[in-house]
Amino acid sequence: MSAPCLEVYPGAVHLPGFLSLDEQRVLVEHCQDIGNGPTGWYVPTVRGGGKMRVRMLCLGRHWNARTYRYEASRRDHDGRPAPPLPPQFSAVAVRMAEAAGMRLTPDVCIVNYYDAAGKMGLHQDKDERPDTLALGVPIVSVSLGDTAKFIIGGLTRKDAKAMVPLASGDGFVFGGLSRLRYHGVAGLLPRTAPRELHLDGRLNLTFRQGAA
Ligand code: MD6
Ligand code: FE
Repeated sequence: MSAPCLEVYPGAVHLPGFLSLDEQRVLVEHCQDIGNGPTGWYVPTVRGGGKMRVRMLCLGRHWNARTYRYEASRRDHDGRPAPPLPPQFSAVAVRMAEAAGMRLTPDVCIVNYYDAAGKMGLHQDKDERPDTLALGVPIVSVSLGDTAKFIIGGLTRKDAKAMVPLASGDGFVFGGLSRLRYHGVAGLLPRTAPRELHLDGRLNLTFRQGAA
């Protein structure tokens, strides 16, 4: 049995219910272990000086919220080296990309934790290497916990937008001609997480190639 695969726009593919509950639980527990450890969660402050409305954890490489560049250690936070990217995490992203007919070899995973008030403003992901952007190498996103109202627009900020609810266990593959579309998270649907996950809020993992 293969999970459904919905092409929202060319290169933007939603994979509802891709991960089993057991697979979700393993990812949630592993993220919480790292997040609660010595090189754990932090709230990034962005270039303009505002705080983001999520807690973040970068694995493999660190995304510096002040410079919008990738680096080996958390220079805008505590200077610690970014924790390694677990190969089991990358394997999930590779499977999702394949299901959407794409490929990536991730070198970074950005984990975001949203509490009930968590959101993410409209943005483009364009800090990865120019060759990977030009080739449309996808970003693969994994959602765990509460459902998010994921907003996708076009290549300019003002283009028309669609809302895709991203539920626990869903994949979203964002590549090809859609790699540089604006997108964001308008908020969560409270208490929609599977109870078995014991997760209050939402975790989102985005796997990227071209951070190294
Ligand atoms: C989120 N996701 O779902 C935020 N970026 O919480 C993203 O910003 C994102 O889902 C690039 C590709 C896929 C994504
Ligand atoms: Fe993004």
